[in-house]
Amino acid sequence: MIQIERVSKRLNEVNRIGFDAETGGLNRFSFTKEEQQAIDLVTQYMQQAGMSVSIDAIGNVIGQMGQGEETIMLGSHIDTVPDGGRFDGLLGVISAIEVAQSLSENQVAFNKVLKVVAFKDEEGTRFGFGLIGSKAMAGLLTEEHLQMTDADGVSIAEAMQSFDLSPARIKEAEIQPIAAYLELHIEQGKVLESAGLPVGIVTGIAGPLWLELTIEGLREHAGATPMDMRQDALTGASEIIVEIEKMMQQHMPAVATVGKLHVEPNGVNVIPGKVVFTIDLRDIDEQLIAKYEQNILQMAQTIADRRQLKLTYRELQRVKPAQADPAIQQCLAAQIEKRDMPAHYLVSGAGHDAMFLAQKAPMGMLFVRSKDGISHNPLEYTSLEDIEIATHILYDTTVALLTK
Ligand code: HGY
Ligand code: MN
Ligand code: MN
Repeated sequence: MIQIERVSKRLNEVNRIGFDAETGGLNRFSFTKEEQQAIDLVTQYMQQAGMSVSIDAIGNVIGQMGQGEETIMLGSHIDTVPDGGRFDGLLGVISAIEVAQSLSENQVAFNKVLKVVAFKDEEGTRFGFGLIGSKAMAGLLTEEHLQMTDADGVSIAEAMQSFDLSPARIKEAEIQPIAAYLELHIEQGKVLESAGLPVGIVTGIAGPLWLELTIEGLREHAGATPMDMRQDALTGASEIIVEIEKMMQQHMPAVATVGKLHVEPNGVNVIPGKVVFTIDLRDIDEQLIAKYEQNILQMAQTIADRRQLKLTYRELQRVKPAQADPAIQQCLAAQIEKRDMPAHYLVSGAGHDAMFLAQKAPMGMLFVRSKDGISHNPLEYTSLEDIEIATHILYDTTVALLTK
């Protein structure tokens, strides 16, 4: 019913864009020429699938086919983390287009609208917070968000304008509630591999809270300043960062990660005067996230006070955890069990566009196995055999949703 060779060919074609031969990683960031090249290819594929294609006010790429009162939406993203993998996001878009094209080729009749979306900037690599396209579709992106800037000081608003998108019109990207949203994504963890299963059903998605902490001390001479007379921003930040790890090891399965750190002036013989670093804090329970956030900030303030350092912080993003719709979970389970496989349920630690679409539709996610659970890494891998199984299940579930 689906053509796995076509899926493989399209994955390889798009993954030639932004490919770094040195690292083996992919670099496709929002509002760049690499992303535009990928958008051009995805647009072609959607058209080949028999879809009409439009770009909404924030830059989401939307393929559409069928008529009717209700809309079923499939989607994911085509942007990457720095030196990212070949499957994160892109697999969900290519497999969704394959479902649409197979429905056309198999002449499946349905009286609903089917949409396939490649969401803008899910990863947040360039501007410091992500899920921009799905946030806009949920009606939660504001013009204030568009003032966030990249490392070169370019704001989202300016980047939009360079791609003929008007920041003043982002509210037009909001959609009315739809009948269902379904996303296929690599698991990015080790659960399915440990269970020896190719696919799993997502029950809920942990919500990421991203904070940026700034520690300011006193920039001084590395040679002339005694060890007991320093206000060293980097050793202060380091103590806080190690303490975050210790604290959150007591609260698993919650997770906290310091992924970005900037030191000023970053000189061998200068005591760092300023350090800026990010915290990515996640749990499936919103109250627990707020509690851990308070605990971390209190600890950081205590350490900063003791070291005569100044602590300031800002929130980069706070996304509600999302629950998957039970009926869609059941529908996925039926298609999986039809293939004599057990329905395996799991929570997603990774964030997805589905979190925001859950505010506009009953949401479902299908995970496909990640080799060694590796992701956000050039070594990210999912076998074509698993992709074929997952795409068939996505197809069957979509048919069930379109024809019920
Ligand atoms: O950060 C995430 O969980 C996703 O990869 N954007
Ligand atoms: Mn990702
Ligand atoms: Mn992703």
